[in-house]
Parts: sequence; structure tokens; C-alpha cells
Amino acid sequence: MDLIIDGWFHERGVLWPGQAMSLQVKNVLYHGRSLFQDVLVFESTNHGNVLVLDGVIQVTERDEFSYQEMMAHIPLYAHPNPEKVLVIGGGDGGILREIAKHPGVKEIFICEIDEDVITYSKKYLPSLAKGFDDPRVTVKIMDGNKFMEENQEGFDVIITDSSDPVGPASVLFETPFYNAMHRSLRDKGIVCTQGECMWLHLDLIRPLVNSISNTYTTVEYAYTTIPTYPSGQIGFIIAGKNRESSKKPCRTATSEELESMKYYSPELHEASFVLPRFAQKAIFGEVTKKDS
Ligand code: SPD
Repeated sequence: MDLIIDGWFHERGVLWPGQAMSLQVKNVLYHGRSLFQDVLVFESTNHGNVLVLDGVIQVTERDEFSYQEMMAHIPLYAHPNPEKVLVIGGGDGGILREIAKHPGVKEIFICEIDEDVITYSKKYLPSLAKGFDDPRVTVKIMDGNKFMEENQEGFDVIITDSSDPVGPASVLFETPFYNAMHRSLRDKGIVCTQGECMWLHLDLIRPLVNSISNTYTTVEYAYTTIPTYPSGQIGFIIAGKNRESSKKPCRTATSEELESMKYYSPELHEASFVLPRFAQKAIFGEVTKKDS
């Protein structure tokens, strides 16, 4: 399928039938096939440089911060003392950039299966890929499952920054992967994963949340707004090992840390878990008494 027609990139996909996000293209910077997927980077007229994998927008320079900040800071501020953090996927480096804002974190591992994503992000998305420059970062080009097998009870926080459950990322949305993350978490650890969109994917979110509730003591769902993802919204599944809720930050962000952020705030941390009634009901089968 042609991704660019008459100077416009169209994001069509089986996971959002009947709708498409379009961005005007100024210049194609790279287009090729990696070992795993189609990789496209283009300069857009209004959204900066854009990374597209298998026809799906992963980041635009204009709004990426909303996703990366919320995905990294919700679990990190919900944990009292995160020292060792694992990122699975996230080859553009944006999540690393955000984790690096936490001075208490001592080691950051990233497991990205597709080296080309890192290579072209370093070249064309330097404001994200600068995350790789932090000296605490160790890069592994390998399957996240394999790495976790070798690192049991190793991490305080695991963040899975994946593409959608079509192609190479589909296993990351299945229960065995969540079981593997659970084994790799230290006691009281937190996982935060790409949780798709409440307007489009409740049939995917609900069974996953249900099935992992047998393993994790808490399974919660937060979301952020982001104009260039399907339906302008994306969620996060946040699950804890032998711990209470992650809905409130348990450490205070310093003013210097907050100054470095454009989206996350302690207020938004709490607010992001408050779901519209239809989504609350569909995912958790309940609405709060006040709302009912
Ligand atoms: N529908 C696209 C979801 C993409 C989520 N991952 C993006 C990677 C950003 N670091």
C-alpha cells in the first residue's frame, strides 16, 4: 500500500478501521526495510520529523512528549525508590530521555529488537535519541523476553514502549509476556505498558487486564491525549507486584524536574487514572458509587 499519496502520509490500519490520520509531507528522510518491519522517517510540514513503522505513526516531534513523559513518570513517581529500570522497545530513545530526569535511578537497560529504529532515530530524531547519551543506559539489541529470562527479580520498573499488536509487537500484548515481566520485577515493582486506545480497543484491553489480574496485585489504567495517535488518545496498563495502587505519586517531583517537563504534573498523574464511565465499566466492570 502506498503510504504517501499526493504529498500526504495517510495512516491506515486494521486496528482503526474507517479512519486515518494524515500528515503533510515536506521531505522523505529515510525509507527502507529492517529485519523486522518497514521503517519510514519524513519531515512533515507542521509536526516536525515523524517516525513511522509498518505504516503506523510512532512519534512526531510536535507531540511525542505527552506519551513519553506520562509513560515514564507515572510508574517512576509511583515507586518510592526506583533504582533499576528496564525499557522494552522504545528504540527512538524518548522514554530513556524521560527516565534520565530521575537522579535516583542508577541503571537503565533498554531491550530493542530492531537496531534500525535506534540508528534512524539517532539520525533524524536527536531530541528523543539524546536519551541514549545518559551514562546509566545499557543497550541490548535482543528480544525482551530473552533478556528478562536472564534477569529475574531484577528491576524496580519495567516500561514496555511498543508499537501496536500487529506484527513483531503482538506478543507484547499477551499474558505470557506479562508473566515474564512479573518474574523480572523486584518486590513492589511496577510495570507500565502501551495500553492502546479506549475509543478503539476495549475488546483488547479488557481481557488483558482481566487475565493479568491473577498475577499482579494491582492492575490499573491511565491515559494521555496525543493528537497524532489514533483517536487522539492512548492508554497505559500499570500493574504492581505485591503493592498498592500507583494512582498517586509517592515521591515529590522537584521544581527542577518539573521544569524539564511539558506534560506530566503530579495533578495530571492522579487525573490520568480517572476514566470516562464507558471505559471504566468496560475495562473494570464497575463505576464508582458517586458516578453511578
Ligand atoms: N498507534 C501507535 C502506538 C505507538 C506507541 N509507541 C510509540 C513509541 C514512542 N516512543
